Amino acid sequence: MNSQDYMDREHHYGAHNYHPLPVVLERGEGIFVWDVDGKRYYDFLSAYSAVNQGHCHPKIIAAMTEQAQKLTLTSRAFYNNVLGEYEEYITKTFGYDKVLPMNSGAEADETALKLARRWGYDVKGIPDGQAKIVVAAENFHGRTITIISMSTDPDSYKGFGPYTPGFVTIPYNNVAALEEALKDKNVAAFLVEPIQGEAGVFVPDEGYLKKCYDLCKANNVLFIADEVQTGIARTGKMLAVDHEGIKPDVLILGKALSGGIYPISAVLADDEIMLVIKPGEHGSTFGGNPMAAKIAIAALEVVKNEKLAENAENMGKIFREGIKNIKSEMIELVRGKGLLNAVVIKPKNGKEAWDVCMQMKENGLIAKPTHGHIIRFAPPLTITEEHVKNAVAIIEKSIKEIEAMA
Ligand code: IF1
Repeated sequence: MNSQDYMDREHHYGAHNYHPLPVVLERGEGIFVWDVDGKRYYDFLSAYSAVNQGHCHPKIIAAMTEQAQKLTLTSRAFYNNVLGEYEEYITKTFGYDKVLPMNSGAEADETALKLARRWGYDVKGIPDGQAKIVVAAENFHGRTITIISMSTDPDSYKGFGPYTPGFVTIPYNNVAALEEALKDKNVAAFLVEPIQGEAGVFVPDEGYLKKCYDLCKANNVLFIADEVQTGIARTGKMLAVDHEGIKPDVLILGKALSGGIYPISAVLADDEIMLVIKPGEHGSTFGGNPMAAKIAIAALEVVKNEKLAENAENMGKIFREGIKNIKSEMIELVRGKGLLNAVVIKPKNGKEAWDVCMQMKENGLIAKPTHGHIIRFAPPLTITEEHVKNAVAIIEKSIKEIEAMA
């Protein structure tokens, strides 16, 4: 079979809920992936920031392999010998009393929404059924009906109504808008991405998160950080909120919490919040399973031992500097933090971000546009300076080639 055969088979038997770049990957190792023809690519998407530790990291694979031969799933109907070890490890890593383990990022966001509402009723004293949660326009928190009910992106919500009520949308990166929204005493929480990934890697003004956090504290409102994409060292700190020295009341993690090996997500909070959910009031078949527990410990150990946050900070600076030095009218700007970056492409004679991505693919680097003209560049955090420079050279070559065609 050749690449087209693989693509045709997926098209025939699979739902058409994605429009992938036409490349068929077969193997991944570190920052590289190989297609079915044996061609090597720099992976500059990292599965949307789930493969921060690099593809198939041997220490995480070893942890999975070992546990997989002992006990993979007990359900939470019973205890097991691994979950507590993981719960202690992750709560001490991030400084919270407790963790509620889930699987996907969306499930973790949904869990955080339930925690916030129940805390609003049981602790803050909001009248039952009246709790509101403030969210930012252009957010992305997942694909469930309740989560898209918070979305301002028609591609996420259109045609999926009726929508879950109880959400108030304010502009991102606008403190005054939050101050106004918090005048409503029925607000239980503010849910926000420290950097808006899917919106196009929007980095808010310095101090925005701290001011929002302080406003939430002053109004007895929970500050909930969705670090599913920005967390686990991606932005140059273990958490993106660490750049502003704030500790969210509720922290949402996912993606690279497993190093891209297994769906693992988590919600962390202190007892006053976490214990509002009582036995039998929330759960998941696979949430906190022994495999996930061992994989997540290994994935976090890799981040710490290999100093991936520091590397992300340093390599991100080199990447953005390299892009800024490319002389091209198609490059409008580059923005980001650590190794979560995006380049805004100015279309030229009908050539746009997608065409740049197709040309980069030809030249051995895969990345994908987010919205329209924005290309996200997010390699595994293990990347070295030499490879960053090689990647920038591929990006430059590709853009020059596209310009020549335009
Ligand atoms: C897709 C991007 C989209 C997330 C944040 C929660 C979730 C995500 C901040 C949900 C998931 C993924 C979903 C995937 C593409 C990717 C994505 F922003 F990362 F690029 F869509 F916007 N919070 N993001 O980014 O986590 O349930 O997927 O594990 O849906 O196409 P999930």
